[in-house]
Amino acid sequence: MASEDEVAVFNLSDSTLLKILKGDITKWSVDASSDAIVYSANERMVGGGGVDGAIHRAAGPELRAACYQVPEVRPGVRCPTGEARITPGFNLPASRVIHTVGPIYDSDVNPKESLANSYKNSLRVAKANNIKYIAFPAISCGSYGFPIDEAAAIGISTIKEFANDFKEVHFVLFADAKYSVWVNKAKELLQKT
Ligand code: AR6
Repeated sequence: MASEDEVAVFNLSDSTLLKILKGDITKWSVDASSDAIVYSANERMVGGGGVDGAIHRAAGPELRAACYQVPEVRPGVRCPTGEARITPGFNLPASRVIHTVGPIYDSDVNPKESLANSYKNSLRVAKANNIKYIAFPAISCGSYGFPIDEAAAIGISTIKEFANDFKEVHFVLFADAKYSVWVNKAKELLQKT
């Protein structure tokens, strides 16, 4: 999905790679028997703009129907901020979709903790479903307003805690500026291959 110069590869552990790619996460798949893409939904899981809209357009209407099947934990809330839910990917190349809700930076009581929880709970759900390859976008870094540099540090350091549970963890970043921030942060925090 991306040419070689748009991929940066790091060691998360002896057995797990972190890849940072520039591109469209809706096109991502590594191994359709064990892969999943994560995206930032809203608590109602009713679709929205940004990466949410792109994923629903690519997955088709069955994804919306699957979201409506997720039980509400309280009126209007299927996935509270910081939690994650899993569904099939339907028409997406990736086999599964993990729906997480990142914090709204300006209104969350503890946005850093909530963002770390989004990553942790996405990885926990993935592990419980035998996912070996997982891709994240820059959760909360669009309309939810999280500062990119801080978000990259939280994303990379949180996935490091789960390194041995996956074969590869990818970040798929849409914009050049975010790709560079993520690569520079990974250079600070991880070993390049
Ligand atoms: N592939 C990869 N990254 C993408 C793509 C794509 N196809 N499209 C957008 N991005 P946002 P949030 C990037 O606003 O801030 C929705 O309406 C984008 O450039 O999608 O978590 C939900 O329903 C940005 O860096 O998500 C929620 O209400 C990143 O994805 C709310 O937005 C996240 O931007 C969630 O806000």
